[in-house]
Amino acid sequence: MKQILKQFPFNIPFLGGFSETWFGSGPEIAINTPVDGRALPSVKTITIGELDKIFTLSQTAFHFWREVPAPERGQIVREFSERIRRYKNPLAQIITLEMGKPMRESLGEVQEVIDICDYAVGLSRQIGGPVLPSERRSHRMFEQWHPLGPIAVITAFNFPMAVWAWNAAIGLTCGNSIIWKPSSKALFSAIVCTLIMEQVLKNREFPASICSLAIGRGSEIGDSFGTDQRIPLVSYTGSTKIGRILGKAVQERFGRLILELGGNNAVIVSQNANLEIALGSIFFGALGTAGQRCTSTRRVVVHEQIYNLFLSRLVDIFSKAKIGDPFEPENFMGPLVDQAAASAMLNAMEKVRKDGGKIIFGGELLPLPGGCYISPAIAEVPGNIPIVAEETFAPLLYVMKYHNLEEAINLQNSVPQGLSSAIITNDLQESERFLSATGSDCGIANVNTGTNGAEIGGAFGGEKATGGGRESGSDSWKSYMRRQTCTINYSGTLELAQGIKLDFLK
Ligand code: UN1
Repeated sequence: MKQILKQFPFNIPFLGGFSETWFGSGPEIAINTPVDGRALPSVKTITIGELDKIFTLSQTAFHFWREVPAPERGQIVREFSERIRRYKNPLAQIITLEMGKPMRESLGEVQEVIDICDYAVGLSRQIGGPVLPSERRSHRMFEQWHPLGPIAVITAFNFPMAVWAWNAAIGLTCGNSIIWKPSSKALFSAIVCTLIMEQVLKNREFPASICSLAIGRGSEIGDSFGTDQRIPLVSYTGSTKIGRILGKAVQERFGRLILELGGNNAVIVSQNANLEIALGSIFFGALGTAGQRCTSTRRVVVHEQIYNLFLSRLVDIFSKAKIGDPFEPENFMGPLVDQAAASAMLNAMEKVRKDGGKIIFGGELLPLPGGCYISPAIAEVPGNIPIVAEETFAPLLYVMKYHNLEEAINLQNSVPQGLSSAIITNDLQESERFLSATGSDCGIANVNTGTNGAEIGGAFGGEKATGGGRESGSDSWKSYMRRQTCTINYSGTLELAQGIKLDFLK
């Protein structure tokens, strides 16, 4: 890790806190890389008292930042992304080292950071609202958007840079300050991105607390994010279980929420499918990031006519996936994030067997250093058996059969989560039905491309137990601002709406 960090133009004095700005006198978090189990430098956490100070500093920084014109805020995001471009490779190395995804995907993640920054820079000159027709003469009615305040961004280990960047690039452009609580499993990604942003801000003599970092275990500092009135918006990416608790706390104080919780994403493979497209997208969907994306393909619903052929080809391509050191380009899949993740997959496979399913491929713990490498598994299941309704964050793919499209859509929709979905078909009627109001109930619905690997230009998020939040592109920026409806009367007299008269005052 120290070798990688040497490539950046700053020092990180690890033990004893890493920057005067971010305090850190709480207990240390020890981290081991899943690549080979080696210990990485441990990082000091913040205490509740230090978190309180971060909230106050972030609020002061917000009061400064909201007055900086949006296009100038966009320039800060641009300068940040220029540095991210420059350090693309070492940034990707950090991601791979701390959470184990292969370098090709880590580079893709850093690209996603760059892409969202580009988007945000464009947005910085476009934030606007409509002018609406007033029912009163010589009145003008319009909408405008104002910054919200300090925004808490709580991210997961699986996209340790990109998900923060979705929130931070847009949130900053919209005039908010950001407080980032990263996953304790991926701290260096957060430290390095924050330090790069800190440099950009300091170069312009802007307060570093416009973009703060709060390192600590959720169980220790998490409550404050839910309950503190100073935080008008909490954006949380993680489990449905924690999202439910956090959501209640934030709602209790009428704070705003963006929740990106679990997914349980299915691909429907029709008898009219191009099988090469189906196999390729399911392969990447299930094995990419070792099945640890919210968007990972977890279920395949296959038409009975092509079921046997499809399954044998699926097993064939799964067996071709090389697993091992994620720094080696020939390996398609690296380790899971930790041993607990590997155990969770083994437990889920046990439940598959108990629930009447059959593991037909893989699912073996591999004798590689660190103990986090497991071969991807395929399970044949008779529909959505109980374990299938749960999100197991691992490369465990359930395959089930369908008879007609209605049944397939029903299988696809009848799980608690509603993030991403796809149909592979060349039949227009099938794809249109899938995209219609009676089709997929997910936030993302694709035709002839898989469930994962969404572009930043679209709104990202899902329904039901996925939490309903939207991040990234399209008009998701509106979640980071407060809308104001304004009416200006330039008539010189008072005219009330809805025809109400005050003639008796004359
Ligand atoms: C996540 O897993 O939380 O669509 C984010 C994708 C990526 C983002 C995933 N662009 O797979």
